[in-house]
Amino acid sequence: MSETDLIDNVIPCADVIKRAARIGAEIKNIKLSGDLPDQTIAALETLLLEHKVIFFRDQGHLDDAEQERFAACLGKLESHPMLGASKGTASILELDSARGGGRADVWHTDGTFLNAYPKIAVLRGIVIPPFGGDTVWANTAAAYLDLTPPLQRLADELWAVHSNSFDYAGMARVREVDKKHFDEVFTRTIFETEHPVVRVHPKTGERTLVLGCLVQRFVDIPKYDGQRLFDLFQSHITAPENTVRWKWNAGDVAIWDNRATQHYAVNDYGDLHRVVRRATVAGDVPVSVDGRCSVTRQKTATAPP
Ligand SMILES: O=C(O)CCC(=O)C(=O)O
Ligand SMILES: [Fe+2]
Repeated sequence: MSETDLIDNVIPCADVIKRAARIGAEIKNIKLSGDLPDQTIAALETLLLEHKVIFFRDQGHLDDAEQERFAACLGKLESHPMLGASKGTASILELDSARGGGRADVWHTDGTFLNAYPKIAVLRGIVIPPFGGDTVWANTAAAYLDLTPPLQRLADELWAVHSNSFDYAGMARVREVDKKHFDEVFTRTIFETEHPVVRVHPKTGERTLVLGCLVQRFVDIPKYDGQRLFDLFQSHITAPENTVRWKWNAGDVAIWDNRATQHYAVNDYGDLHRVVRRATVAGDVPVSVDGRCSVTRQKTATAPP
């Protein structure tokens, strides 16, 4: 039986609605829970690998515990190294627009300051403003394929240093509350990790670009040249045609393959309230096209404020 038949027996084709050509599909008629049969989980994993981000409407029955029970079917849960987890949960990270660090309005792959950064995230809409607050995902495998062979070869050879201590204050729209959170919480411990710019996806074998806002510099490339290389590769990732945009309702769930995507939470709802909660599944250490693994070079514990 082919993989397509296997999925079709569990999740009919008609229930999988593509939301953009290159990335993103909505899956209908599934009630997510920790009790889904193994074959449904396997079908969802296959759909995730194909579409990179999958969306589910009307999951208002989930609470934090059930969100985590479901996410645990996809792998081992882990909490954020600096931000921890909500009380009573293993991994739930709440992003509340009213609080510091609550607006992820930068292009990023989660946690790339670590070598084994998360592989999957399960995000649930809790409070959604009447307008704005969409999230956009980009396909980093398709972006690699957009490069011509000489640029692919260049990317294959490059390595970049990612750190949680990036130039946050230099970003757009930084509020005082975000800056304080960044200085006092997000960079309480500073990690520096060298990743290949191209990793081989452990499940699909695809080559994906590993970049985003946590990149500080490229290894053995001067800062000036590095900025131009970053802009070149990153622009292929975030090209609108390479993305999908989700308009949230409360109770929606989005699941993304963090090894093959970047995302951006659009900060266009002013002072309105927006809350989402994320369960995070642990990942493995990236491997370059020539078989070398990412490495964390520095981990500095800074004094508590
Ligand atoms: O607020 C969002 O839509 C996305 C937040 C985010 O970056 C994350 O949950 O990893
Ligand atoms: Fe994120």
